[in-house]
Amino acid sequence: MTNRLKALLWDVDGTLAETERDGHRVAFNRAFESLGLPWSWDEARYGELLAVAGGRERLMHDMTTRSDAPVLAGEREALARELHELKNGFYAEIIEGGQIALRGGVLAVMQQCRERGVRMAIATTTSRSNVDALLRRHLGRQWTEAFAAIVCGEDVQRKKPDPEVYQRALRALGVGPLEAVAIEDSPGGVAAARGADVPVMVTTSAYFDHSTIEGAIAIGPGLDRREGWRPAPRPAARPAEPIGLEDIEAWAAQMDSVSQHG
Ligand code: XBP
Ligand code: MG
Repeated sequence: MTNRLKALLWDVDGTLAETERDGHRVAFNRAFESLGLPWSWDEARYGELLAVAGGRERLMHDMTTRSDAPVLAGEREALARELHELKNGFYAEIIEGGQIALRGGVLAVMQQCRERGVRMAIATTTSRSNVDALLRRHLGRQWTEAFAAIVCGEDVQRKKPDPEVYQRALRALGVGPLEAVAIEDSPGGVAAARGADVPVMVTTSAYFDHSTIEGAIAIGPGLDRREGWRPAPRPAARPAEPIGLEDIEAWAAQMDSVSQHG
């Protein structure tokens, strides 16, 4: 049994928005093109590469599989850094163009958090500039005011699945792990939250729909629908009611262990 919910910790990519396939992937390909590299990641290859957390780390990993990548480690690192910076610029352009929406139900849960004094944090592997682009576009220029802690890729020594991002977020919020719930979409994100003892619920995303996920308190298709969740949420007070804080609190109190096998 957890204490009353004091904080909700949001993952970004895949959880707040489906940013990977039509956002980061497309931006990486534009970065390759802008440097005249004959590289391109199709949807399937990018899905494989998502096993590596962090865009720059993903690039470094992909280069180990290419015969046309620089041979010297220092040159590889410099190229990955340059490409990653270019990618983040193209990503911001895509977001500013309005091509990536927030996932359904996200804004409603954020609004409930504000109304009920449940503090929110961002706990992500993504670069701060990418979070800024996404949330500025969807929450407005003052978006940071909605979050009591914002922990991004640059703020940690070790990215997810390491629990560091969640440990830092808890410390910044001043709450214990059982006073919080994390919302994630990927096996790595779930592992990171669990490693910090934070109960974690999963809204499955395009790339991780069929992945193996273990030890969540709930798994479902999205916050905007009650069908398809395990455990089932409490009976809805009105038809078509989305998932809300009461459901999240109930799952946290139940502390079930739900898995999905890929
Ligand atoms: C997200 C990621 C990130 C993004 C790109 O993981 O792995 O690498 O793909 O971000 P999570 P950067 O949703 O678990 O936080 O290019 O800024 O690293
Ligand atoms: Mg994610």
